[in-house]
Amino acid sequence: MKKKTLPFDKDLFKRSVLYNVKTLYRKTMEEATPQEMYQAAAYAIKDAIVDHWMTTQKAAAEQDPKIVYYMSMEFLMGRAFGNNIINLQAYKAVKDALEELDIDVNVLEDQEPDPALGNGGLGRLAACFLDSLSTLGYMAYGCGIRYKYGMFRQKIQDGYQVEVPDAWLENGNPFELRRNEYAKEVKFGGYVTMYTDDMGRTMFKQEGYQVVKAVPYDLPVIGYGNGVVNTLRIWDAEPIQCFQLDSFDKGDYQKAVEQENLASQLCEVLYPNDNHIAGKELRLKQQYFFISASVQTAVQKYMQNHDDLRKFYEKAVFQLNDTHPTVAVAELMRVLMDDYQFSWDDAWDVTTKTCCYTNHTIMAEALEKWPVDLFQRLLPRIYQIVDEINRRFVDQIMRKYTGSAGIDVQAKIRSMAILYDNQVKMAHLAIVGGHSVNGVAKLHTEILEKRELKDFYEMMPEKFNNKTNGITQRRFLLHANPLLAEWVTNKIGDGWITDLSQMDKLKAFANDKKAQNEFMEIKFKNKERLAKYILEHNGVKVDPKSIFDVQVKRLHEYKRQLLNILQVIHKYNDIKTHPSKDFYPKTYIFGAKAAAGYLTAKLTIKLINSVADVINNDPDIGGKIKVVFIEDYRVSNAELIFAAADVSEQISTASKEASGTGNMKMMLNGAVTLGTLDGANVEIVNEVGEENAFIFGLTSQEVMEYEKNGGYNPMDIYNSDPNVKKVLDMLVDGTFSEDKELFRPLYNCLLNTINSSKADQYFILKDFESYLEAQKRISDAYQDKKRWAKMALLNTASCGKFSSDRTIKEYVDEVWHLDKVELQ
Ligand code: NBY
Repeated sequence: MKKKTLPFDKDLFKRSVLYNVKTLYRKTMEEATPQEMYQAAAYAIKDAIVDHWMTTQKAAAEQDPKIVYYMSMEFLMGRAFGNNIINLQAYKAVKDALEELDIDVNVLEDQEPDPALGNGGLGRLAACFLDSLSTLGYMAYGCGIRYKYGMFRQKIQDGYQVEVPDAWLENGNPFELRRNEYAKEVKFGGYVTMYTDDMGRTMFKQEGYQVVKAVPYDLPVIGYGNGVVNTLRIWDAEPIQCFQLDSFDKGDYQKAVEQENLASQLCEVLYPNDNHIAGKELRLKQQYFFISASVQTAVQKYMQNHDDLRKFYEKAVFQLNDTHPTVAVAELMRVLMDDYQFSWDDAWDVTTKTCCYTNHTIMAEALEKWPVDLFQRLLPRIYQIVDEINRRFVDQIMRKYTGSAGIDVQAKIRSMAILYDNQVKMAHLAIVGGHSVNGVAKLHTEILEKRELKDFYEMMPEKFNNKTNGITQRRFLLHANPLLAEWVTNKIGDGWITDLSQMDKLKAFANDKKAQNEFMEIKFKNKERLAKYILEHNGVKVDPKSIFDVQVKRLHEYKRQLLNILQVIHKYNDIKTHPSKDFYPKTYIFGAKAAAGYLTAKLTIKLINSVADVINNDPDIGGKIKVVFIEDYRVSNAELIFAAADVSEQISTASKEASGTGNMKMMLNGAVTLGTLDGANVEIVNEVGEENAFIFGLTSQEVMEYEKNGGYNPMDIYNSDPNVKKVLDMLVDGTFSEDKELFRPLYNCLLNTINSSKADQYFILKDFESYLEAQKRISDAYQDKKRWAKMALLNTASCGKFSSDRTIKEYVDEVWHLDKVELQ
């Protein structure tokens, strides 16, 4: 599509801000609070967006391109204001206009709460994908849930994580539109009856159900500089009718109250687990709620301008973001058969050609399984359909394998059936009910094919494909790091904003001393910016000249924050015992939320904070190392953190991290990866070269080999490596807590003396020495200023592959086959 600069009327914007302050709050600018000014400015921006939004939708209605419905329980959008004006190419105009009104654009941006409708990588990926879809000019709907409370806000009290509700909608959301006219009904419970229709066909109907009204709220997703505006449609639940007491008999009254309760609970809160299933009934209700509403919408939209629903898949594709939206398979079958009288075979043909599934994890505890009785009680008609899908699939397995030499048909059924052991296996439903299954990095897809989903891969290899994740450079460089963005543009032009592969041109400057100095000078300024944030938020003074070594991501045992903090403890010991040895100062920066019920993760947070307390206040250390735990890690402070990172810690146990995307965001901003050969790290090292990254630890092959053989015995390492012994003993000798037993559970995770096969499941001690050695290589490399500058610069220069624009292009070319919409 042609790139065009959008006209942005600065004077109109200014007048609109003043007008909004007056009409929204009955105030003048002098009287308005910063929050009120933010709202006024955001509404003024929305005015500008709406014109583009309408133009896009009109063009789409005329051109009738195929649409992708990206179905996801999570969209971790982050703040919209700054990103919207960047993508409107109006950042400077807005900044200037606000200045003329005596308002600082940064202060204004800080008034916006982070819409945190996601946990971590999976939710943020969905947000990056929407940004890329609009920027590339494809028609897309994000389909999700409008949680009243998003990801909890994290407070650190006495070193412990405390969860505080995130009332992000408290002041309203100026960018959203409530679309009551598109409301849908969603039915739960009851029972299924059979009847014969006029044409003598056997039909099914759900009766005696509870019903809630699904009301969509639309949020604009603006493409960069092309005028395309797509829609993130998130659903809220409302009771279906205001009941009047006198018109209800006792049963109706009960039901009305129940329906109202259901509606008020449904969208109350996001489950704060990542890579772990809570298995709660309400969660399944949430899933069916937003899926039913979204599927009904997609079918109705299609039927507005087409008459043959058997060709639905030519105009619509459903991408299921992990298994959470997988009931879409059965819901589409239901709508086609029950509402449009399709035969089973016709409905199945359309459904499998419409649905695609992305897998984001191989962690066993993250595989979604629902108890049959719960599933059946909540979704009786959907269960019937799943049962029939399963029956036919098991039949297919038997037909394929019965009589094949050396194949145990029962074992195949055990490993692939959708219904087994009284459970509904959502991943199996997603694989069978769609035509594409993808992993999110090369290694991850390989592990799916060779191990986790081996039987499926053997039976239907054509469905499997890889789509290595990516990130949007618009948010994570252009917005997050304006200094570096400007520098890059000065060097190679601004083409990188929509074509990140152009970063390659920066390689010409890798040995250029002036460029190196400029690059590191910018990094230094970003470190100062973060140091200021840390001082304001943590009360800790950190030295921007020290190495900023950063690990920010969800807290999970497999991500091994514990390995990192144990290494810090070792370093602390080392400095204490060799006070005159030369140490290059380092600041270890952590940021992580733990799922509210995940005790080991929460205790790890406490340990990091306790270690920080001891080290930061030890006069012997004299500031050589500092440890900082940044409270409430989220998209908005991530932007500051990535820009300031020297070292990007990506140290998951090899084979466990499906891809990672923080690794890409830090690479983009010129941080050097310290990591295992896991997830997308493998591809990062491939792009930047081994000499420009610090790799350590077991390979995924080695880890899987150990796992096959029942693990290893960490006691051997404890007994033979005095460094390890000392560090572990300090967890339980009172160094970091008056209560010596406080950290015992962490100690026991590493050295389970009762059951050694359960000890150190994430190979922390096994990788410890190799990790220390990699840390040492980093300190040495950093002291060679030229070498480091070259490495850092080459990381930015080599990140072209990791744009979500590239990922989306691959989905479009290989899976979705969308057409671009052309704006006049
Ligand atoms: O998805 C992450 C992966 O861990 C990471 O490696 C990958 O880069 C990223 C994008 O593909 N997975 C993730 O973030 N998962 C979740 O947040 C999540 C949330 C909820 C549930 C499961 C996983 N759940 O079942 O409730």
